[in-house]
Amino acid sequence: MSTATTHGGPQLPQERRLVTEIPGPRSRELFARKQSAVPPGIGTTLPVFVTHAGGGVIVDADGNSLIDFGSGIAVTNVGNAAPRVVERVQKQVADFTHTCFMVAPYESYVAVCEKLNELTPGDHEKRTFLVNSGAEAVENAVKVARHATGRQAVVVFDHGYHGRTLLTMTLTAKSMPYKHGFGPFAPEVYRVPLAYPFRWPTGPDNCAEEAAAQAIDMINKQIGAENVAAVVIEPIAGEGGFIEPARGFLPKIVEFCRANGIVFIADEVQTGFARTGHMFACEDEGIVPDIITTAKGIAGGLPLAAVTGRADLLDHVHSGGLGGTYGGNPLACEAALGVLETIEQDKLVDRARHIGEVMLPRLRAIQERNPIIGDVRGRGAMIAVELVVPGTKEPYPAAEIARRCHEQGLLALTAGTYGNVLRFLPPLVIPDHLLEEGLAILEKALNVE
Ligand code: PLZ
Repeated sequence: MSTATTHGGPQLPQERRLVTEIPGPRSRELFARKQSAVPPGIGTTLPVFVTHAGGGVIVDADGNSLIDFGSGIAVTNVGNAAPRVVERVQKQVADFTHTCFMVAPYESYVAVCEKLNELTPGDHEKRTFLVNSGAEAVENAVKVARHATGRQAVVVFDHGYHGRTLLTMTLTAKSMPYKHGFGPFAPEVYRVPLAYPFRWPTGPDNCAEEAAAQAIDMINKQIGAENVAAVVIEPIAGEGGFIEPARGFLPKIVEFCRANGIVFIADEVQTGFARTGHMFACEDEGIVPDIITTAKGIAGGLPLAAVTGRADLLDHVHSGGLGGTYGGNPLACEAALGVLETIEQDKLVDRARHIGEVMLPRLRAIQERNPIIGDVRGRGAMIAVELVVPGTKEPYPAAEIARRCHEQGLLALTAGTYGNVLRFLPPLVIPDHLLEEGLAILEKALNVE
């Protein structure tokens, strides 16, 4: 191990440092063990085994230090081993580790719920309850909406991703790898078009209006608005390729929901917690969801997720109708309180905006020079490029470019219904010089001819 410190966190040297090829010999050895102990269904984006991480870097078992443009899929927004998180979790683990909040409660759970009620969009009366994962939050939001409306149908969108459980994989749009072979799926789930500007058949200008009209028409004709319990949508489609719905689309869908007594559920699992340059992405168009689901960035990597929404909806469910053994585990709640303090005190919403201001112009300049980039998009520190075969809109595989980045010590993730999106989700605490270095590596990796 060539790191100077024995812990991760922001004190790790903020540098890219390659001392072996990627992956190195120690990682390759560990990967062989993984392959015989873990089924292939659990994939690997970058087969380096991590020993430390913090700030904008990940250090591997061979002593390489890689630039992190992934944040563990939008989770470590405050950075890995963030000091306020570490301090609170260390104290909590020594005090008590679990009682089950439904058996004997503790203050940190309530404090997290109070904070979420305050921070999420809208100043109406709200309630929050805690679960373990994004999928569990979405699934519970649907349970609440069905209970409160007495209706069954759920409407979701093209390119949507909501999880891997039976209900949430049904809500998810993409077959391979999420749904293929795992049917039959949950009933009463209907899919309508998303306003995807880059690929809208008549072009981006009328996209919001046309997509909303088509979606609403399908709901009215094929389901009947009076049968719809909830509409579930990501304010920016994450796994689907960082698709920002054309401006005006979301407000139209919200308006339709309000007029028809449909619960509007914003899935902010990937977009939440300062990621997009707002605390929540819905704020960008002034959307106030009836229910909002959060996870990932909420607790700096400890498993926690939340369902926050209108008090009248959440209070509708009978006592004992919601919950789970581990939901709102005390370690995860302390971590969440540390995350929220960090976002506020270190002004990470502003920091996310700054990251967007550094990345977007650089990426647009690369696009000018390299027609493999069909589209540059995103907000704050949730940025993507959509790759195409130059001169066409035919998808160009992003995995090949990601691999070239990995070899040079830049962890970049892919996404997209067509597998042709490179997405960038750096920790919000990444120093500017690593952002710049990462972008330079990316530019080279994109030169495929
Ligand atoms: N909703 C919007 O982005 C998780 C999935 C990684 P869990 N996205 C990363 C993978 O391949 O499994 C996600 C999301 C949105 C829900 C979820 C599900 O969150 O915490 O993974 O259950």
